[in-house]
Amino acid sequence: MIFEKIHTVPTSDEMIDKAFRRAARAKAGKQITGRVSGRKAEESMLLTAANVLSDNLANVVRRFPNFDDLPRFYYELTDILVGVDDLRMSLGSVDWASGMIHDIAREYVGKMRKSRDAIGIRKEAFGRMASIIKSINKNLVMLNDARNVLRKLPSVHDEPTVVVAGYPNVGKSSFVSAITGANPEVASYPFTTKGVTIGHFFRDNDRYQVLDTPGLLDRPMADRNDIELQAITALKYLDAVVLFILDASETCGYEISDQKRMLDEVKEQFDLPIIVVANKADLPEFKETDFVDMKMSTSTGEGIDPVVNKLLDMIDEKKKLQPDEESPEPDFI
Ligand SMILES: Nc1nc2c(ncn2[C@@H]2O[C@H](COP(=O)(O)OP(=O)(O)OP(=O)(O)O)[C@@H](O)[C@H]2O)c(=O)[nH]1
Ligand SMILES: [Mg+2]
Repeated sequence: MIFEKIHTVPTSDEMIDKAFRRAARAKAGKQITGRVSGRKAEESMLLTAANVLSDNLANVVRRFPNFDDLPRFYYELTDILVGVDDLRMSLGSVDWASGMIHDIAREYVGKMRKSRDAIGIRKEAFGRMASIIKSINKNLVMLNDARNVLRKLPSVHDEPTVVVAGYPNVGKSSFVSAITGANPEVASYPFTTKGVTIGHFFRDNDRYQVLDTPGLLDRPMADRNDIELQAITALKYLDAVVLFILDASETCGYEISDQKRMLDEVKEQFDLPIIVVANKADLPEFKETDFVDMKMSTSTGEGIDPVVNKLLDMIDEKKKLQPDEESPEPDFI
């Protein structure tokens, strides 16, 4: 998973508790040896707390990906799901707090050295550190919520992809299994209850990805809410071609005219190469239709190979049109 590295983000209270507990242990350690003054023990307590806090804060920031380096598809999904601007702002606050903790530690170690009341100074420093950390609690909570959403995103690779679209029951999954062999991975996708199916196949040592998104591209656009529409739009940032499967036998329960209407919407929605393939050619109910490019039967296997070849041609053709595909320059920076 692309966002797997992001750990749970602690709340302010959890962070403060941990830091102050460690600090107390550090002080106890110093006192046991009995060789250090009370001031040294307080100083060690102060520095330990500051280090634990600034390390924790820095780790929070470090484990989030650099959004400018994300593939555009994930950047869009992140923006739809949690908001890239909000994320940047929260990470900025955490970074700011880390710097503040550092400054406070320096300032108060200096004060301690000039004072007879080391305990009082240390307590004051702890108070200031705690209030800095508390002031960013809403940011920490936001980051943890974002983390819980983002880590569920499937790992869709930045590689040549076939996106399979079509009404329910037309044979999308049958096609994906037929060409990818073994059981494809089914990953959750925050926008649909059905998740996405991600399969892979090889041709001439090149790997291709096949994506079935049941629940996303299987219904008229008018039935969608804004979030679903955006999730659909994000698919266009994949390096993909679209295979639209039509059930020309209508045994899926949807008339050809309805399926045609959705095809027109998909064409409108994506600026991606698309082929229309009529499936279930083995059935007596199969009807010849004028707007399809090819036909096949995922049951008998007839026609599948030519469809795959055609898809690979489309991918090659697309590559030729975008010669800098190897290192795409994201235009969102
Ligand atoms: N006769 C015949 N049946 C097929 C063919 N392809 C798929 N089916 C059948 O159609 C039904 C639906 O196939 P799926 O591959 O699950 O269809 P789907 O588009 O993935 O459906 P959803 O996941 O619900 O959107 C199954 O019962 C398949 O066995 C075909 O070429 N010929
Ligand atoms: Mg399916």
